[in-house]
Amino acid sequence: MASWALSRITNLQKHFNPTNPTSKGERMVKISPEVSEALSLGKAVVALESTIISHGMPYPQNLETAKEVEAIVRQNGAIPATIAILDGIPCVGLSVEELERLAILGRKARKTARRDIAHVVATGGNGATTVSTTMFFASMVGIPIFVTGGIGGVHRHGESTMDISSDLIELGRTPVAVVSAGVKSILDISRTLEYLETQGVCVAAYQTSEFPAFFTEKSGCQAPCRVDSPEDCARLIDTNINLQLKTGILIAVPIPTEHSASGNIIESAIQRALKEAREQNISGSAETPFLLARVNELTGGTSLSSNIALVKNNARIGAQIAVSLSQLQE
Ligand code: PSU
Ligand code: MN
Repeated sequence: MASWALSRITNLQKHFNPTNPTSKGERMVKISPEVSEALSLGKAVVALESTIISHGMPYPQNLETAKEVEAIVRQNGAIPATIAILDGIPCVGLSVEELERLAILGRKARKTARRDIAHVVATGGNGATTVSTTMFFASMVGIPIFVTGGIGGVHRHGESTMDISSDLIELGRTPVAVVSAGVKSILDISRTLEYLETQGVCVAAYQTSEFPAFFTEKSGCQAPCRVDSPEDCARLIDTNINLQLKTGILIAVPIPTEHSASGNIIESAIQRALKEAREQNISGSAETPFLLARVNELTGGTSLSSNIALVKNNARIGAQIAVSLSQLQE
């Protein structure tokens, strides 16, 4: 094999060989046989997070959605790797029983951002991984693409509370491409984009020039870059890897048009939920789950069905990107 081709693979896999992990950290991670085989063969793999299952949606819709999202990834030619910490073991690729366990645990699973990883593992706990933690483990095992619904960001009034999601810092230091529907308007979208710029993160909107706001296609903020196909995304990711920029990429896919109509109803529910969160002094890592659940109650489930629809759409596009990337790297 030509040396340039070898270095490409080395860059992507980050020296990780699932059948022969070298570092102590790599040996602490359990990779499912299916994901392990796919990684060894250079097949397309898509990482999926688990906080969306435990804290982002109620049971049983969380379990149904998690299974459907995995099925969509498969239908589009990639292998899903849902990531979670079970009994203190970071797992990459969950069995149906493990997915069920996590969905039933719900909020009893610890919402695990990067700062919590060592404690959850050291104490043998059950951790649902947020975007930052899922990126950390995806990168460790050499999965370059990760699909979710929405990422964390700079909270409103973040300039005084300093509540800035560790997802943004992780995007600044971990070379994984995250496919999401942008950032929710429960957050300060323009400051989130400013912060991502500071962190050196490439932000690309998919088939649009405007950065999407999760429940709505538009946020009023221009996206720094635009991509129009899975191939465009794959070239972007491949270039990011080859240049060893070592930063993540955020690919923002707008919610499908047929589900965005409810955006305005959802927006007014968000305003009310934000007011309630301030009145009840809810802050820190409890804020996002509170707002999501309250918005869902206030919209009579409309926000949940929009959320499910956009995650499935992201799964389809993310899997197509993963397939295109694996072809590029053959
Ligand atoms: N946004 C959503 N749904 C979610 C989350 C964010 O629309 O489930 C979860 C993700 O796991 C994300 C985390 O990484 O919340 C961010 O939490 P915080 O704002 O506490 O950093
Ligand atoms: Mn926070």
